[in-house]
Amino acid sequence: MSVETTTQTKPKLATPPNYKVVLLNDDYTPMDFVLYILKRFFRKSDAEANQIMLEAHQKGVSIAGIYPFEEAETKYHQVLREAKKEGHPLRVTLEPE
Ligand code: TYC
Repeated sequence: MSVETTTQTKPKLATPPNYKVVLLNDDYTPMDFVLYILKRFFRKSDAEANQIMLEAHQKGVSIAGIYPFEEAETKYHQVLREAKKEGHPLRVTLEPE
């Protein structure tokens, strides 16, 4: 009689990835508006907001923040809604970390 043994391994649940909210540069959105967005929705200090805004301005993209999906999605919509309300073409994207 043979005895079968199995090795029990604890199933590893993949942890959901966080998402980067990526700020994209454009030629029309005022720098002050980008700073306002970073401070209001991403809770950045003046210095942090300046750094993030300038990086997007100079390099084309910059990370506004990294959050669990639903939070990232909320911020994405908040930014687009505010930009639309003020008539600015500011764009952001979501990227898995
Ligand atoms: N490039 C814009 C300007 O010169 C400022 C800007 C910075 C816009 C960062 C978008 O994500 C951005 N007014």
